[in-house]
Amino acid sequence: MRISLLFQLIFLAVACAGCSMMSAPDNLDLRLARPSARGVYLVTLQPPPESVGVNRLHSWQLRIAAPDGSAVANASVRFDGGMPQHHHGFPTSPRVSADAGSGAYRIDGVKFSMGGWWEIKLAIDSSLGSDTVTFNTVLSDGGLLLPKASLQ
Ligand SMILES: [Cu+2]
Repeated sequence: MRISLLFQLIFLAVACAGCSMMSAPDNLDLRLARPSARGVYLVTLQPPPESVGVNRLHSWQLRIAAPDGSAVANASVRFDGGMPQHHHGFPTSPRVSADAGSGAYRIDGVKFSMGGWWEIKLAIDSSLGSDTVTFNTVLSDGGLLLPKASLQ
């Protein structure tokens, strides 16, 4: 009995250490330009020019195009996401607004409450159809990890 309790305590200690120190998977696809899930859109996400830290508000730029590269204006975009390893969302509710007619959008109110792997999920709606796209973002001590070949 005592031994099994001891093992449970050890297991709990190890599990907790694991959750606080869990690092992002090595093989995450960090591309900032990608097709949406069903291929309706080509979406390009551009991080803020300033360095991104924990608990600071920032704005991201977004471009939405059709598969042929032509700009998609007047899409409505819903922001969602969070940390898949921790099962929590963003601490704020970022809003996406369109630059009239250009296919350029702006995401305001983005904030990371901690370092690690964050998913940015966008649900896009326009006359072309509804689709979703997910970007992987990793915030480390030195800022955002960016893909090696940026904006391919
Ligand atoms: Cu977290």
